[in-house]
Amino acid sequence: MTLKNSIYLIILIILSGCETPIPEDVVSIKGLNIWVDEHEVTAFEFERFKHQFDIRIASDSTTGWWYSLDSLRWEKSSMATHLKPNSMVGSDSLSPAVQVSWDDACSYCNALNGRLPTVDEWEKMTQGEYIPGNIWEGFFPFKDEGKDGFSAVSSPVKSFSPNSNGLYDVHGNVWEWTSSKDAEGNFFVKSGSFLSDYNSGGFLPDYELALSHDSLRVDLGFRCVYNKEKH
Ligand SMILES: [Ca+2]
Ligand SMILES: [Ca+2]
Repeated sequence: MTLKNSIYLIILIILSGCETPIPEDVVSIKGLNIWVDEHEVTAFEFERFKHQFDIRIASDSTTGWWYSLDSLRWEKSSMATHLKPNSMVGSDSLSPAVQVSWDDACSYCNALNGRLPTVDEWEKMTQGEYIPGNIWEGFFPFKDEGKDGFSAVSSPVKSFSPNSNGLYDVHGNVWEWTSSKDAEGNFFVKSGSFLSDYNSGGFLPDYELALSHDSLRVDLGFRCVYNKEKH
């Protein structure tokens, strides 16, 4: 984000102050003084944010990563964006936004008077329960049997049943950034993704993975939380 756009964003937040309504499609979490996006931020929502603030995001200038079924390897692509996650096939409006860095995810949430959840909040949001979602059914990286209806691709948000808090895709579909760091300064991601298989168990509640703030991946997105006292 440029200095000019940063100033514009700060002015907007100051002007909006406590009067800014929270976005639609949020749920209240029992025992936590926050609202949470009920689904992963979509490609459409992220594109609208990008144009509204006229910002450059990391995927405009940095190489993203996507998993190639032809080579059975992670491949780099400077053409991969949230609208074309693997650089060739576009996403539809309800696809989760991916190829989004931690910094850009923070900018999005801050623009809506929100922030990324902490790991502690995530665990309370998901309550340690496992709700089946879009995962890799088979032995990664060879074959996703796709019994859940989606083989080696993300699914439109809300394609699976929500958890008891009303949150969708908290297990699988795409990994989601948190604001909590590990000892090396990387940020924990939660949820697992459509590339997580039973062998890795990445979609299970207690799985730990932390990534560099500038990571861009075809299976990594986010959702925001909002403090109730600010609204
Ligand atoms: Ca699947
Ligand atoms: Ca997810």
